[in-house]
Amino acid sequence: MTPKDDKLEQTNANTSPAELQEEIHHVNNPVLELPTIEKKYLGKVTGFVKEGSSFYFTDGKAKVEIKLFSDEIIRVRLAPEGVFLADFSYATVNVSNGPTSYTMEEREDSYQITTARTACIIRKADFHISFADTEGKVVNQDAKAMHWEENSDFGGYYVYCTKSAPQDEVFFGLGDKASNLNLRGHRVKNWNSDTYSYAFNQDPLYKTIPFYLGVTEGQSYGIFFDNTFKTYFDFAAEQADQTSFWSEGGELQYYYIQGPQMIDVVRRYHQLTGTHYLPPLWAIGYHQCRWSYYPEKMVRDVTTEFRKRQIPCDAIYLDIDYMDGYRCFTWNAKYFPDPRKMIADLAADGFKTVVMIDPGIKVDENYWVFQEGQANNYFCRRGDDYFMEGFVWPGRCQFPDYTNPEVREWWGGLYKGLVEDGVAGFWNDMNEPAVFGRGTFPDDVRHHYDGYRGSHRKAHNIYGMQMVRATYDGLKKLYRDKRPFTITRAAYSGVQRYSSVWTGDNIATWEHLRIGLLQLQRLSVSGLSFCGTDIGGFTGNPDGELYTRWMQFGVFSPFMRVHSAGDTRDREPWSFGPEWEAICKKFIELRYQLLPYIYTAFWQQHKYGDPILRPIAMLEQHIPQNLRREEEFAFGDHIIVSPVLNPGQSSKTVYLPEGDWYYYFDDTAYTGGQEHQVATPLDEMPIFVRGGSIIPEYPIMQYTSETKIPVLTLRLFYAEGRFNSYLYDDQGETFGYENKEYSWKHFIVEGTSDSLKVSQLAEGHYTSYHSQYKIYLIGLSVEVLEMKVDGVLTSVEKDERGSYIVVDPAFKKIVYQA
Ligand code: MIG
Repeated sequence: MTPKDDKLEQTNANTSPAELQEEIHHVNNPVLELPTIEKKYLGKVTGFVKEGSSFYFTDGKAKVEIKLFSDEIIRVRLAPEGVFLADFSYATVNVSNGPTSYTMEEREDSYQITTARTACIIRKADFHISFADTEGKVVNQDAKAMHWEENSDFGGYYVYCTKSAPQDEVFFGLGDKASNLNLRGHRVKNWNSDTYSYAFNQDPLYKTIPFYLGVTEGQSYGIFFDNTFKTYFDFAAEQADQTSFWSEGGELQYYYIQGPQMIDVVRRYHQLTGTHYLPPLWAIGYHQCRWSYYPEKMVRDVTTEFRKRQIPCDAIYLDIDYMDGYRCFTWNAKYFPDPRKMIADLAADGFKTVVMIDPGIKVDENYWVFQEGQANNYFCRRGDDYFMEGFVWPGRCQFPDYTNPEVREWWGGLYKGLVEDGVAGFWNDMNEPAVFGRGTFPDDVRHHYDGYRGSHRKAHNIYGMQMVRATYDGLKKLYRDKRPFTITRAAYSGVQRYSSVWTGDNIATWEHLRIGLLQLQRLSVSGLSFCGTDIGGFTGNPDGELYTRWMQFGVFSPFMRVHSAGDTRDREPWSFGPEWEAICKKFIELRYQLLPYIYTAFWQQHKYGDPILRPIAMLEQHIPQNLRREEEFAFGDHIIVSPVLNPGQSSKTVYLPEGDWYYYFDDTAYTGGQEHQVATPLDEMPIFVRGGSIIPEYPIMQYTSETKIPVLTLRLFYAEGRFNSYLYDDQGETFGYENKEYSWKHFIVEGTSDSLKVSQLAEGHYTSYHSQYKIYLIGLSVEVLEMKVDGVLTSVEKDERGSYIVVDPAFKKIVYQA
């Protein structure tokens, strides 16, 4: 628990929910009664110059850059005095291929730049910028010219952008905000904060993702405000018809991303900021964590218990207590006398070991990490050159400046010993950065910022991201070709290139289960697909029912880990008694059965930027009510789930998108495009599979690499129409996939009232181990009279799960005929 000293600089953890409510729901502020803040606005456009696919418009003094990144991505930058800041970003990867083609037209009242997909219009009279589709339908427009405030407390600018917010518009995105999915009516701030036991609507939290999606009249677009200073977003809160975003420094620089579908926007946001590499297969299994498992005997006892009880598990975590006096990269010899042996034994039993590393380095002249950091000048300093010091777990600490490339290189190398000990994954915590008492670093701390020096005001929000970047890059070298596994608490846009994330210190309450559901959907549409909550809640104690319902949601959390604070009761799947244990086991097993489906979703995320969790809004944004649905969501391409969020709940209303659906547990057919009342017995939850899809399944295993799978089960769900399903496979732990060492199967399912056809296309150089597909036919109402596999008649068999056929995985076409 973080000691707090209210007299020192604030941490937002101290804001009471009542104050927050006031901050958030503070509408119709009588602006005229407030003292006037002197703001400058862009004036009339006086001309422009063009350089490549960038245009520089001016009002005589200020300049605005409009840069065409692609047909759908356009960047806008403002230079109040006509001088742009260096074009440097930690968030973006170099993606400016330019548009395929474009035109520039000067009209009487405006300039219009049109790519193959997007039009950007700059109005001459007032410099308002708007974006339209190629049919001329305006999707997003300025309500005020871009503006700024000079002579602020540091000599730079506060920069502002204000857009119109039509009445029907809803807003998504912004990372980990613990609020309703639609952010309309909210005012939020980005300033990475250690927010132990946060409340609903508390803001800011741990992450800064200054990216949102708007949906109006069925069309979606995105805005990515790439600015690492403290940023604010007001979604029609103060002013019912305007959305603003602003920053306490840096440049007004944003990317407009054209839709029209939300998923297009998210994919394009990923083009801009990168995707998560494919995680090692074990990392998408079940993880068991605790603050803290120590000494060694306890770790062994817990892992042995998993195997004894036959509850699948792939990873066991060591929180801070494994270290010697909380010194990073050391072992506590009393608790862990022979870590190498322990880790090897765990590995032999199918457990990967993941350990925590914090940024605070203990001030200790006899500690090698401190010595090296000191000798090489790697620690952050204050404005007067004294070291930035603060208290964290190890006591008095100094902190590496991860914004210095040389420091990152050094930091990455520090993992060598732990990697040699066999540690398979690393968990970076406290990297907001969190400092006991004062919350975080003071503003005057200096950062290298990759040569674009700045104070902590500029570097604060990317500190954690650069830490885990250093971790990931170092591990990538140390593990050679093996994919590292990393997890971080603090983040900035683009962090997904280096790490998975979790939502920090939540609470063991039903309300927090719901908050987690909102946060994971939001993170997923904000580019952070590999995300999870502390299943069961970090602080406080869940009862068996809450723990179990959370575990059920956990199966559909891309990152599935149970974790809890040090002062809580036991949290293993068997800790709540046999009744709950049996259900938890069943659901963890379900996670393992679904692994090939989940792995495929991770591949689609990596390769195409498809979010793994998709709110209903993303599936059917043309239906206004769906923009406000929050409980049901899609997990990958074909599964809709709706976690149970209340104690004693025996049924719940679930909306299913248009199409045909099947209840996962008994294959009952449901019609979509409407709500259904679904029973929710404790050992089930609403899980539906879309008709027309193929769900691949593994047999239940105790850990991901336990056995080779000779027969892969495919569950084929009948529907009329034409549908696509995919199946990704590879060897599970190397970067071979970068050279096409994978197997990518594309199934096309075509159903009519009396026939079903499945064709298969294959790509990649990897041959999957399984030599047979066992295909179950679900939902065929007609009796199959004839079935041909690549033209050859084949027989249908039956077992307790239904009718199935066994085929060679190389088949090209299967036809069932009534
Ligand atoms: O000050 O390492 O969010 O997951 O167990 C608390 C101890 C530090 C906060 C993390 C939590 C972790 C805990 N850490």
